[in-house]
Amino acid sequence: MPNPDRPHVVANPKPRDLPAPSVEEPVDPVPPLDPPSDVAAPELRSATGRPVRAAATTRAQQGAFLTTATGTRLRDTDHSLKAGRRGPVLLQDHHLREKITHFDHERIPERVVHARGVGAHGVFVSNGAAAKLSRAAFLQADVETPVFVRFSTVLGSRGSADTPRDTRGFAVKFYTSEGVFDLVGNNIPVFFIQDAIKFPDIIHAGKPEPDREIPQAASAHDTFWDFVSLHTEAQHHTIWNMSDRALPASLRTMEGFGVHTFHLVDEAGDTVLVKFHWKPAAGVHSQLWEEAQLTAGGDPDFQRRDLYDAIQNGALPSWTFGVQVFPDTEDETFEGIDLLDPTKIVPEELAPVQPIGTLTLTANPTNYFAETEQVAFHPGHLVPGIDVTNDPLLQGRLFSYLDTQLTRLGGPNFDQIPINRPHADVSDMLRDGFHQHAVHTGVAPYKPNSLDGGCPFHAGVADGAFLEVPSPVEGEKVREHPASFDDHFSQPRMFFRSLSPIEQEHVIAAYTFELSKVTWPQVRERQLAHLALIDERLCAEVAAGLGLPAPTPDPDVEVQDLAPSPALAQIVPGATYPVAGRTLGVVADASTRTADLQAVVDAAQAADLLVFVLGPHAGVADAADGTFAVDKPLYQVRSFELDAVVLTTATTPAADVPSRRDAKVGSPDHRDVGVDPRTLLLLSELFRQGKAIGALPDAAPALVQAGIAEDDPGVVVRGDAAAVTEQVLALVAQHRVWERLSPVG
Ligand code: HDE
Repeated sequence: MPNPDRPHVVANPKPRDLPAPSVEEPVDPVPPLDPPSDVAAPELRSATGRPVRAAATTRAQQGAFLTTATGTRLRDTDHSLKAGRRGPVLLQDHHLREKITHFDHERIPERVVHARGVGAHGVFVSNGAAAKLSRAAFLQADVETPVFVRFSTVLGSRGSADTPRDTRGFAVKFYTSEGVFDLVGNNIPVFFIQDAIKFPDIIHAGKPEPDREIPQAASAHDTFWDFVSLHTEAQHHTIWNMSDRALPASLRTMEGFGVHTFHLVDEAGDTVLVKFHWKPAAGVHSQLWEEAQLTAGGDPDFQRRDLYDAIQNGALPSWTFGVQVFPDTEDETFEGIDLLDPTKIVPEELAPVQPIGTLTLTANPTNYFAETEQVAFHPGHLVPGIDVTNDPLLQGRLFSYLDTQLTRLGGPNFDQIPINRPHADVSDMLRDGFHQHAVHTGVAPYKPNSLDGGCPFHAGVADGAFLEVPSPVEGEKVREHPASFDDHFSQPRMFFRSLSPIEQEHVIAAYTFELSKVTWPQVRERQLAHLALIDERLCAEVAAGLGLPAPTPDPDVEVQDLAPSPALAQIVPGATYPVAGRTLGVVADASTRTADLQAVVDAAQAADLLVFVLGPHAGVADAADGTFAVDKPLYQVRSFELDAVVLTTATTPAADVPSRRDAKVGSPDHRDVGVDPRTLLLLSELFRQGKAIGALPDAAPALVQAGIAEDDPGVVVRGDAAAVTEQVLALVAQHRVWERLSPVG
């Protein structure tokens, strides 16, 4: 316990938004908790848009006493009704049967793809720049629109790790005044296939193999590489997946893309073609492969937790929403790039991303199942002013997302689930069906009618009716694609050659690792032949890692040398990014002076970092002259949780320490004989991961014991606590100390 007469340092007072429980089970009934007002479910409405009950009654738990599902109060929920204390259970026990029956049916099918996800509420504020291009009400200047965002991995099951090498979903539901608009995008701007009819094929190939159901949430296996090496239009998405983009450091630090080209339509009905982009305020950052592997074991929920903690602690993640704009020409191409081909990007150097608003995530969900699991996105949820194009991938999606909810959410009324409910009036004339919640009034759910006064009426354009873009359509029915879809290698080459040298090394390592997991030599060789077309060095290095000869490029395949696009590189020399929301670990123990610890915490928190004090045990630990609250004990914390570390401990100079083996964890005086081995492990991992390391002068010998020299790049040992922290923060702003990682120059 902290002593009120001595200093006590607390860094991290707000881990979760829950009232503190008492030690004993409470005995007096109290009214149940309300959800926080900013995340309360929208009002329950009838299908005619009128509220049917007071908002407060949409709360799941309404009273102080436990009841059956039909409201009868219960005296006991711990014992079945039995014939005598030792007798058999009676069929008469309705509470038992109701409780078990409901439990038996708690699970719904997970999403067939994107099963693993995490959501958050937020707000989108338009800056009005798109108002001249689109009549959508939510894109007019300064309009604020509530949103719900769900991020996901693609291949893993609902319980899989957050950090596999995989594409991430980035789905945004805008609850606009004109109805729901869903932008169901990914963090990679291209897709594996050009036609929706191939979706079951790529997903069957990527999911765990059907005989053994392994590997979980990974592409490093035979069937994935068999498919992508045969189906060469997948090569562009595949090289993105082998890049750092597939290992986001945090959901807060990834870009999002609408992938397809969409139409924007203005008041006059004039159209442009656009591609949507989300640019994170925190910068685009990734984990290293070693970090991702450690994370999957150490904290498979890492990204879910990271998002929750950031929002909870006020480090609100935000993204700029932007569009690349193209003239809506008859051939639907721009600078020779077919805008209907979802395996192609348009480099930002050719069409800059123009900001049209800002998305900020402001609140965590109240209930995972009700919100994140039941949210149903659909690319066909459009509002006036935004329309689809003939991209054959998008066209197929327009069918799939409605269809899949029928199984997943159990029927056609999923739009009535609170998280899916529009904030605009609904008069849809859809009736009945499983889980119908609306109490529809009137007798005439058909049009035309006179019995309900002709209601509801058709809207005209002036009333905000949605009008499809009247693009002319003609042609013979064919199962073919345009010739412009045939170039599968020029953009993968452009992507690879646009990356920084470190990122290129990561791509080489990723292909080598993944293909080494492929058991069929034929599949490896087939993929190597494609790498030869993408880039000779890439192919040669992967081939060397696999112990195979590098093939020569197939002379019959024409690959263009497109100009590199610097915007595709994540690692830009000298670039700095906001540090708000990044994490700092501060190692403290009984040798720490509380003033030093407080100074480090204050300096980091002033820059809006999330600070975790790392101590020898949980709870309150002793400092040299007081106490401090431990956020993460050293036996629990791992390097992947931290962007940087500062040591505030005093250690015996290395020369005086007889042997590392003497530093036994848990021995009462282990700190007197050297550095806690867990600190040494943490330091060596953080060092390998290129993270900033700071040490107050008394702690510097610990670095030596960890094999780190004081003048190694990204190591700070000069100055007092505040000065060391400031220098560490400057390094965090670069994301990593790249000099330590760079294998080339
Ligand atoms: Fe999806 N996709 N998808 N997809 N997708 C689903 O819908 C589908 C595609 C994306 O957090 C499913 O409600 C087809 C591209 C995200 O709830 C399903 C095709 C892009 C999410 C479905 C694609 C995406 C999904 C499964 C090929 C990026 C998660 C559950 C034409 C632009 C949404 C569900 C969430 C989910 C079908 C391709 C993004 C089965 C047929 C391209 C982010 O309907």
